[in-house]
Amino acid sequence: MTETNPAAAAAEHPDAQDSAAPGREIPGAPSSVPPPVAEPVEPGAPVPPKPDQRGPQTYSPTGQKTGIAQKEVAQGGDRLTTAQGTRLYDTDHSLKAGPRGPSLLQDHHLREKITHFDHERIPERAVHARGAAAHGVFQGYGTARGICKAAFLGEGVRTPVFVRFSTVLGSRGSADTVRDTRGFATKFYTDQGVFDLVGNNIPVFFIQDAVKFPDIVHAAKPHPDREIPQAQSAHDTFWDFVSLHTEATHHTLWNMSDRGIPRSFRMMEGFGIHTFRLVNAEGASTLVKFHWKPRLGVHSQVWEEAQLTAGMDPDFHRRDLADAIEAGALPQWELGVQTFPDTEDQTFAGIDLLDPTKIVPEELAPVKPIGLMTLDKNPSNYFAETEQVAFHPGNLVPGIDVTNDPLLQGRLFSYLDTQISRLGGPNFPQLPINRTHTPVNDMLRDGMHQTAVHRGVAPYRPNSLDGGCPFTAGADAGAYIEFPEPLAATAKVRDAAATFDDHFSQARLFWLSMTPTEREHIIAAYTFELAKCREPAIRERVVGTLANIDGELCGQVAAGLGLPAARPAAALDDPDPSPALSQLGRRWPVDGRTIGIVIAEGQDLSGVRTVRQAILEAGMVPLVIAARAGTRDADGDPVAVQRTFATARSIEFDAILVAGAPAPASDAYGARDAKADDELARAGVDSRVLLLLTEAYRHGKALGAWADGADALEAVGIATDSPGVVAGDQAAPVLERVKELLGGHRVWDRFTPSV
Ligand code: HDE
Repeated sequence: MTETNPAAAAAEHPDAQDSAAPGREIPGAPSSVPPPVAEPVEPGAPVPPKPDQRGPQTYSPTGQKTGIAQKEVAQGGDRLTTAQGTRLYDTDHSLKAGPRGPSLLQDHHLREKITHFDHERIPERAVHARGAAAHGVFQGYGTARGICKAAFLGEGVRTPVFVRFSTVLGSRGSADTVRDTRGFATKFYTDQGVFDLVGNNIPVFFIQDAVKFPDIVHAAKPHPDREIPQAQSAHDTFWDFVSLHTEATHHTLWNMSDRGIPRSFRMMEGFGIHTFRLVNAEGASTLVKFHWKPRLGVHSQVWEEAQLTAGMDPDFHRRDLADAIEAGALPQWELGVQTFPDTEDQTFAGIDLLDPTKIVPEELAPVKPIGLMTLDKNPSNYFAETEQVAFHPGNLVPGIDVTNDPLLQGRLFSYLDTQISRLGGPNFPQLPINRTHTPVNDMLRDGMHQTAVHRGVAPYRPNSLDGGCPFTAGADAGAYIEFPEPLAATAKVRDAAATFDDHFSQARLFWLSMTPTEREHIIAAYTFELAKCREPAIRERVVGTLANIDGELCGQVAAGLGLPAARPAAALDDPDPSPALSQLGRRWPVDGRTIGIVIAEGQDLSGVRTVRQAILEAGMVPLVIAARAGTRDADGDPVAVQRTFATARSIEFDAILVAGAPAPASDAYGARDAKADDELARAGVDSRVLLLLTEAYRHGKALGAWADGADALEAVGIATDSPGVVAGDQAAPVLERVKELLGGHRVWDRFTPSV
């Protein structure tokens, strides 16, 4: 993977002036300078602009730079006004007939304010409602030039991007860390128009044909009677559908694997899923599958941790993304393609390339890198950008074309259609976040929320009145020309190719490619989800399906459910495993990882200062955890406390360092803090610290201790020579070893798998 200097990359970004010194002079942003205690009543000079009320990038709806000053399209001025710009003298009281009288219908300010508020919400997305996004830049390597003429893939070409990550099932306010597929949608504002790569973090899909999409979504969404459960697949209708509809088996297995509970958006792969077609300058076609490879590797939470996180910090993933960008730990992904000859049968190594329930193992077709994406700027307004962004797999640029994958074909209809109700009409491409950065001359006119004042009298072709303008372009002038794919003489049918009938072989390939630890997690996930189903017949049916993947998987899940194991419908093959599918066993950068440091009151803090500095220098985040908030100022070099024993929970930390064995604090008793275990308190160490360490241990996280820290580990029964536990006399070497452990993400050898 190519290394870049993230700070330099950010500075060169086309929007760099907007991202300078994020948040420093913004009222309400975290700052070392406290705000005044009382509300100012007169504008001070200068009044800082409110960045979240700034106007959009001042492109016209036709994509041209307008030269309009920000204040003309944004909120400005230091006085409160109506929407018509008239100054107001009071916004705290409605107009009444006397101080105790009824409100008057003539109160235009009241009605305008409330009416606007009444219409603030728009329909959430039918799927992928919960999302978080960021701006960034994509830089082409030029390596795709032989197979693709798209200009943005050229060597060194930099293209602004906007990426939205999402869960699929939950509503807009649901938790981030539920077990689900994640959306990974990227909008490239290229010089040849917008290209959208609307993918997921799982490379296969539940269905092979778009006509089934409402079925899988209705089955997976909450039950229609009580609208529960929210944002999860652990319920009858989901399992009812996927057990009857066995083409969903492969995707379901990925969901039950650790891929369903990512540690961070920054640590997810992305996949275009469908096979696309790239076309080069000579007009030759190559079939490809798109892959995003995260620089930080692919990592997950453990299930208990994900569940705790959903309660402790439902915004865990969106916070992680925003914090990392703000801190300069810029997330990066390499875009790569697997390439396949565009043969008549459109198969590769016997795998049907039009079947979206199939992958092509990377060992058979390596992923070739073609560019690097860096996310370097958080959105400044969630609604205007993250909510209003509208992706569409049909947004293509010359050089990138679609195939006849029947799932993709249906998507080409759906996305445009859905935006019309979600964004209130056909003019959503004019919204700032959706505007292309190229000139637009589309002859589309009028409609709801038209923001352009179009000139000219002849929005039709051919015309003579507007001088014949606009003119069509040829391929040499950058026109998008569909690849002239030859189609065999055929008949209309509602059917699929026979190759689409294989629903299990790749699920088996995935299972066989997992390490024992990952298999344990899969077994646990199936057992958990099915135990949540009420209908015994559904559990039995799923166990029957699992027999077609693997006997051990089936047997273990069946045992957990108290059911007999099933037999496969046909003898199982033994394909060569694909090691690239496993998340474990490699080493990765530790950028942006969070390390908690537990301190005791009155202890020597020199070691803490040393490790805190070293953690920062390694691009990670140190968070000091103590009994009380505030700072500890032993030698005139204060150490700030970021978390207290009452607020800290293991889910926030990738590793924990224990610098001391803090005695029970004054609030460490059950009546005050239910986490405090009065029994454990007898160990002489604050029981919340013991809970923190036990949980971190259970979740496979590295633990380090020096000075009296080892006493805290011992108090909770964690031996200092257990795997992933480092104890020593000096803080610095302990941190070094913990850093190495973090490079492998988790300490899985702490637990012995039984499969
Ligand atoms: Fe989507 N999908 N989808 N989908 N999808 C939507 O579009 C749809 C599919 C994906 O962050 C909707 O704007 C159909 C596959 C992402 O805004 C909707 C089918 C993949 C996002 C829609 C699929 C995806 C969506 C809802 C079956 C991975 C969120 C709101 C043919 C390759 C994008 C919207 C964002 C969103 C339809 C299948 C990815 C309803 C009909 C396969 C990442 O149009």
